[in-house]
Order: sequence, then C-alpha cells, then structure tokens
Amino acid sequence: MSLPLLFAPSLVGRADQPALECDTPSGVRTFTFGDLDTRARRLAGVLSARGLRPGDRLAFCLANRLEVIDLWLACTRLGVIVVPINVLYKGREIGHIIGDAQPTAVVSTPGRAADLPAGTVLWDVEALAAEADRAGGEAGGARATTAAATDAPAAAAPFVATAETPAAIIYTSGTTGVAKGAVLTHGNFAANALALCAAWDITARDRYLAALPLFHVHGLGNGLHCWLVSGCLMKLVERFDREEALGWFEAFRPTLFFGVPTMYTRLLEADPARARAIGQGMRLFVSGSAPLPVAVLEEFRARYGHVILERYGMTETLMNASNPLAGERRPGAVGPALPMTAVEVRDPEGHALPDGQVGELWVRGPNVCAGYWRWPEATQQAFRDGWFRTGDIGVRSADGYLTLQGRRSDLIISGGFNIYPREIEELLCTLPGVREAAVVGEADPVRGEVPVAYVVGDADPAALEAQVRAALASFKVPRRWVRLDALPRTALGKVQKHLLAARA
Ligand code: MLC
Ligand code: AMP
Repeated sequence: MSLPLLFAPSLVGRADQPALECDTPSGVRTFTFGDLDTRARRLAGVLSARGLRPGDRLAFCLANRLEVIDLWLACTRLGVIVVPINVLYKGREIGHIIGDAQPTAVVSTPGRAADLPAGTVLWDVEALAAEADRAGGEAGGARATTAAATDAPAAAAPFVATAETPAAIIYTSGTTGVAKGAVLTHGNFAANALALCAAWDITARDRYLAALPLFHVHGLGNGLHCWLVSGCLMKLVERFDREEALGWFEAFRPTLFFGVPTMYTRLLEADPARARAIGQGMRLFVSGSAPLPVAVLEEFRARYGHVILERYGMTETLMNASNPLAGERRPGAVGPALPMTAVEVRDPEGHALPDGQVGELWVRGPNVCAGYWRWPEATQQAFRDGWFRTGDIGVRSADGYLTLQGRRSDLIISGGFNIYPREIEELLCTLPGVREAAVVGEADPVRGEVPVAYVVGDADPAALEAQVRAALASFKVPRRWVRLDALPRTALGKVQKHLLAARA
C-alpha cells in the first residue's frame, strides 16, 4: 500500500478534526487534517511545477517545523524521494549526502547556503511555502476546502506508488563509517507504522508530543507515521529542550511520548510532584535509538509512575522488536520481535544460534529497506538470502525477549545521534600537529556515550576542538582530548582501542 492511501483515512476521513499543534510565525496554531491535506496538495503542485518527477530526490535540511510535514506529504504523493539531512551537519557531512543522492534541490533556510556544495540548488523553505499558499489562493481561496484544492496543479499528474516505491533515502554510517543511503520504501514505512499502531494501541484518542527530529527514522517513521495512521492530535516542537519539556507536558497533556534515553534522563530533573502529575495523564512513554539504562527506567518508574517501553530499531530496518504494551516490559531488554518481523541470532558464519547464545542479530520482514542507494556492493554485504545483518550483538531468551549487548562496529551513539569514529579520526589526521588519532566512546550519564580523542603529536587540543567543531556536527566533537606518545597497536598494526584508556 502506498503512504498516501494509508494516510487518507486521517487526511481525508478526519478532515475536520484537529491534527497538529505547532509554532508558526503568527504564534501557536492548530491545523485540521483537512488543512494539512490541502497544504500538501498545494505544495505538490508547486513541486511538480518546479519540475520534480517520480524518482527524483528532494533533500531537506531543517529543524522540525510545519513545512517538513508539508514536504513529506507532498513528496510521498508525487513519488519524489525525500532525503532528510541532520540539521546539525556541517559542510563536509552534507556534501557527502548531496554528492551521493544527487537531489534536484535542498529545501532549507537561506543561511545554510554556505554549508552546501557549490552548484547545489537551495530552495528557501519560506519562499516555497509562500508559493504554495499563493497557488492555493488561486485555486480556491485562502482556506481552500479539500475539494477546491483538487483543482491545484498536483491533481493533473497523479502518481500511484506501490509498496516498492522508494519514499526516502536516509543516510546512516551503519557498520562501515561511510554514510550510506538506506532506501526506505512506501511499504517499509507502512508496515512499520501499522505494526507500531497495533503493538502500542495508538488510536485517534491519543495526544502525541513530538520532540524527536523529523530527519531521523525515530521521529519520522515512528512518530509522524503513527500520528498520521492513528489520526491522533500531535504537538510538534522544534527540538527537545529540557528547560521547556515539562511545560509542554503540562500544557499539551499528551498521552504518548517517544524519546531517546537522553530525553528520559533529562525528564528525571523534574521534581516528584510535577513528574507524578504529568505521569497521571500519560498512557505510554517509548524509548529507543540507544540503550535505556536500567537505572533510568527504574528512577522514571518511581518518579512518573510509568515503566518506559523500550524498543529496538535501525534506519535500515525501521523497528524490529518491542517490549509488549500489555505484558512484561523487561528492564534492559528490547522485547520480542514485532509481529511482522523475524529476528534471529546468528554466528559469524551465518548459522542460527539457540536461545541463550550470543551472536549477531539478523532481521527479515517488510520493514527492511530495499538496500543502499546506488551501492550494490554495500547492499550485497549487508544482506544474505533476504536477511539483513544488523551488526548488533545480542541474545534471545527462551521466552523470545531480545537483549542487545553491543555492536560489531565501534559506532558511538550519543544522545541518540550516531557517531562513526573513523570520520573524526580521518579529519584529525589532516590537521597540523596530529600524527595519529583514535576516537572511542566513553560512558556518559546523560548522553549515553560521548566521543573521546586520543592524539599522537604536538597539536593543541583547544585548536583541534575548534577545527573539529567547524567541520562536523557538534555532537561529534570529542568531549575529552588525551595526548599519547603512540597508539597501542597489534603486531599487524591495528589500533587496540580497548587499551587506549589504560595507556593514557
Ligand atoms: C541536539 N542539538 C541540537 C539538536 N539536538 N541542536 C539543534 N537541533 C536539535 N534537534 C545540539 C545542541 O546544540 C548541543 O550542542 C547538543 O546537541 C546537546 O544539546 P543539549 O541542549 O545539551 O541537549 P540534550 O539535553 O543533551 O539532548 C540532546 C537531544 C538530542 C536528546 C535533544 O541528542 C536529540 O535530539 N537526539 C535525538 C536523536 C534521534 O532522533 N535519533 C534517532 C536516530 S534513528 P553542543 O554544541 O552544545 O554539543 C535510530 C533508529 C531507532 O537510531 O532505533 O530509532
Ligand atoms: P541508526 O543507524 O541511527 O539507525 O542507529 C541504529 C542503531 O541504534 C542500532 O543498530 C542499535 O545499535 C541502536 N539501537 C536502537 N535502538 C536501541 C535500543 N533500544 N537499545 C540499544 N541500542 C539501540
């Protein structure tokens, strides 16, 4: 099924019902599903008029805002493939994505022009929205009805997506360090949203507080899509802000919240009376994207009166496993595989292991991406006989619960954002005064892990930090710098990262 058809019961069937509360230049506004459908149709008309055709890519580099939703809905309607870019990324990170996905344009704010490679077309998000508004005005008044909006140009070029039509290319460093574009289809997103709405009983009665970035699958594939499929009311905020978060809970009174562990750690800063009052109105808190420390789960239970439901996913596979809504939410475990997804624990040769034995998790199901964008070798390496090799190491209990124990690669997850050490190491080695560098993750009470750099050479750490900060997203900047005479290496010359801390 295509996403527009999956969303139609909400966008068309609940046209008059409140759908979205969010900030706009004229203050906080509420939009109905019909309003959003109209906006998407108008924008689709503008995008078609600008020449976008099915299969073309359109990137966006934006913090959460109404226009990201418009863009997503318009592109899924047109068969245009969306390429979300982390808004914290800088020039070289963005450059790789643009070079690889080759989007027709990047929708962003004009201030980001300097971060785009030469020759990239930037479409100003506000100019695009204004053009769509004007097109709507011409097509039937400032607040066109759904019927009037069908006269907009988009209606002239209907596109029918299938389950296999790519909807997005989302870049992730995976296990190799070079960001690869996971091609996620309409069918992948549909299967994921249907599985989650069923598993977590998300209905139109829910109120979802959306604080996760929409450029990652957690906010997009889980948050945005469960909202659109269930037809509930969503409050969208620009980003999670620990100073403001409690106020949002109190004012909006959500029943549903999805977050990364860092957000739950921040929410523990609430005083007990406030936390208890917020907990009373809530139905479900879900955590994922990084391990939820058992201590945070326990403290949260004591403070908010809720056991956070932990689930496990990946950009390439969307969601794979979840603790049950009704049933035991086992601390430290990510629960059984979701109903449409098979998860097996395999040995390095690819043989399935019995329960209780540790191995790599392999996944198969309608949620698993079509492969990596224009990269058959990487796709071939990641898949075998229809199974996707996650690179995550884990174990399954006799009653089917999965527990993650680590990763095959040295990926660092900080606040739910992925950091691949090699990217930072390669940058460091180009800087003056650095002969060798190794970056590893160090436990952090709030972000889960933070990067630490071990450097050989006479470079000044402050100067290195400034240069890394100028080149890479802020969450990749090493939080600590250690100078060494030499990196510990094996006889074959491979850096022994596990010995770095001791060597220091
Ligand atoms: C973080 N920062 C942001 C930002 N998030 N800046 C702009 N927009 C955002 N959305 C920057 C800050 O400027 C700051 O930079 C640093 O990150 C930490 O910010 P903070 O204010 O101290 O926030 P903190 O309380 O630590 O919380 C950070 C966070 C953020 C939790 C809000 O890490 C976050 O949004 N994480 C979500 C990541 C996510 O969605 N992952 C899903 C991937 S999909 P500086 O310079 O001070 O360091 C996936 C699959 C799956 O993994 O299973 O879901
Ligand atoms: P990404 O590439 O950003 O999609 O990150 C996916 C990775 O996040 C997975 O391969 C896991 O290593 C990790 N992850 C996701 N959910 C969890 C979880 N609940 N517990 C531990 N790790 C998780």
